[in-house]
Amino acid sequence: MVMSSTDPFAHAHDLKVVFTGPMGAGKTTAIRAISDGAALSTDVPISGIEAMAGKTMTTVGLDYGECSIDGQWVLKLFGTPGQDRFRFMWDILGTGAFGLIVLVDNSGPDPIGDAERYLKSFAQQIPARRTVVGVGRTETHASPGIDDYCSHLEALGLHIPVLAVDVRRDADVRLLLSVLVSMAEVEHHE
Ligand SMILES: Nc1nc2c(ncn2[C@@H]2O[C@H](COP(=O)(O)OP(=O)(O)O)[C@@H](O)[C@H]2O)c(=O)[nH]1
Ligand SMILES: [Mg+2]
Repeated sequence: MVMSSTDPFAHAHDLKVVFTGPMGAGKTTAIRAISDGAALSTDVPISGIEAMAGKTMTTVGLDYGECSIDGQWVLKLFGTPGQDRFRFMWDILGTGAFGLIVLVDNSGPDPIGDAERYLKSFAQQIPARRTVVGVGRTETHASPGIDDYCSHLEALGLHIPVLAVDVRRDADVRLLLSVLVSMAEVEHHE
């Protein structure tokens, strides 16, 4: 085992995890569902074009929450703001991050393209081997299937777990985080 400044476990027990994905994918919902204490978010009412999608609130700054997992890790959860004008925050949020969860909405026009885009946005800071994709709304929108995501990502050389989730359920969010932590544990012990 080699400890280095890039070792994700070097600063045990706090691990920073970034949730990203398009507006409405469920970042705020996921962080609220899983957080042990009160989660913090900076949602404000929205107007104009965004409101036409039926969404009434959006995150202007970030989401923050914490949860512990497997009794040994404290995960610090950061949700990225959706709107492009807050993109500068992505670099800040990605710095020093241990892992990435990309959430997409399967009812959207191009959810696989969304997954690819967000993965690429963070690829410099958070490697694919510490990334998990969560696909929401599969209960009403079965297509594209999880296999379609996997084959698309494989074709890009990205071996990333893709899970169907409903982030309103804390068990589903916990599963995403467990998979993420166990991937890194495997890496750590190799
Ligand atoms: N029916 C259904 N609704 C979902 C699912 N996942 C998320 N939602 C809803 O989608 C919305 C996501 O909004 P929000 O968390 O603010 O998204 P954000 O913009 O990524 O922060 C919430 O109203 C959730 O209840 C899902 O799998 N099925
Ligand atoms: Mg939000």
